[in-house]
Amino acid sequence: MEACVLTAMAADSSTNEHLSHSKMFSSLFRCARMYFILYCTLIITFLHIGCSFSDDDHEMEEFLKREFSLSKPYQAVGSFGSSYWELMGDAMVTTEQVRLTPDMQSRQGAVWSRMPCHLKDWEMQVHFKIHGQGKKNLNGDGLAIWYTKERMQKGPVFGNKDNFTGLGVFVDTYPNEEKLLEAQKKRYTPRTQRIFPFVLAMVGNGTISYDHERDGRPSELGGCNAMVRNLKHDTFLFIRYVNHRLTVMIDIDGQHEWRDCLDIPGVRLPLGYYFGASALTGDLSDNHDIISMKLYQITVLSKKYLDEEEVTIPSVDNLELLRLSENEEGMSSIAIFFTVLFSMLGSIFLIVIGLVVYGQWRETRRKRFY
Ligand SMILES: *[C@@H]1O[C@H](CO)[C@@H](O)[C@H](O)[C@H]1NC(C)=O
Ligand SMILES: *[C@@H]1O[C@H](CO)[C@@H](O)[C@H](O)[C@H]1NC(C)=O
Ligand SMILES: [Ca+2]
Repeated sequence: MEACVLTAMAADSSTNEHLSHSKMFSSLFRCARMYFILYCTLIITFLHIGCSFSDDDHEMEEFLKREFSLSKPYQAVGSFGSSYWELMGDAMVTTEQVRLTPDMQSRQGAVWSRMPCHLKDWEMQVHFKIHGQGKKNLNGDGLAIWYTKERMQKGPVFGNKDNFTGLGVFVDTYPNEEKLLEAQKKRYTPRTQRIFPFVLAMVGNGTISYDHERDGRPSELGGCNAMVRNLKHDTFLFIRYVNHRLTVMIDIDGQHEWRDCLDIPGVRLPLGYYFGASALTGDLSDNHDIISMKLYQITVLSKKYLDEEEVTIPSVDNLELLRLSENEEGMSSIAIFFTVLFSMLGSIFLIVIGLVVYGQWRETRRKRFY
């Protein structure tokens, strides 16, 4: 930058007439280019730092834990035998899937692990399928994946009890709030409107109610849209909980690539909760199928746990801040990146214009002295 200023000054102070305008422009151009390169270097450095952080995260080992996994053939699932999983409500096992609900009105079903899970860090990969006769937005209501203190309790939250204790990740296929507003001839601003189906995560502590009429908006930790209905290819949901960081990703485009959905640090979940999946239909319906749930134990090789306090009540650090930043800006990191980029480019442009104008002003003033 100093070199740049010097160039500009040199261009300026060489008062002799040898310096033509074109030369001046080229030096200014060089200057702008230098700013740009400097800026790019800065960005690359930042990206690099980001990468080495996530590299740390990737120094992990995964082990499939059969006792917490559900996959074909679903041997003895739901029977009183030795199975690790138990069925509830309208859920049914076939050779191809565990169908939580059929495409019929007012059904609810669930499948729950029988054993509490005492793993500290884990990753759940859910292969699921939501399909039915209903046209878009004439289907419902969705399914949920659970890690909760309670198990096998029917209720309104995608077939599970309300005021649950633990983590719920929902694939909500019906936009209750949007439909209600539509009926009242009101609308969300495009910024806050959500596109359904919508994947949403919530942490409950036993006293927080899921607001079904508002699709869980008041208690959401974050989420993303996910066009998952009636697809030919396989659809997956990925929930990772490592070092108190909750990451949800989806693979729904048939590309075998995980897409980020949400990523939140400071999520505190107690040990010894149960995994489960549930689904609910109301006036509108869908088949909600679980093809597999695979739980991997994660061993972080470069462990850097800050605190080892035992968690007894689920909670999320800085929840107010999280909400605030979500509501106030609603900006993705990409949007922020481009905003910064364009404001930098904008200021470079202004500097260049300023220098040109200043140069011309000097020139005319000088001419006046002749
Ligand atoms: C549960 O969370 C709510 C909202 O964050 C909070 O007001 C309440 O005190 C919490 N309850 C317990 C038992 O921690
Ligand atoms: C859930 O908690 C809220 C507030 O604590 C309470 O008003 C409501 O009755 C509870 N619902 C159930 C089903 O326990
Ligand atoms: Ca809904």
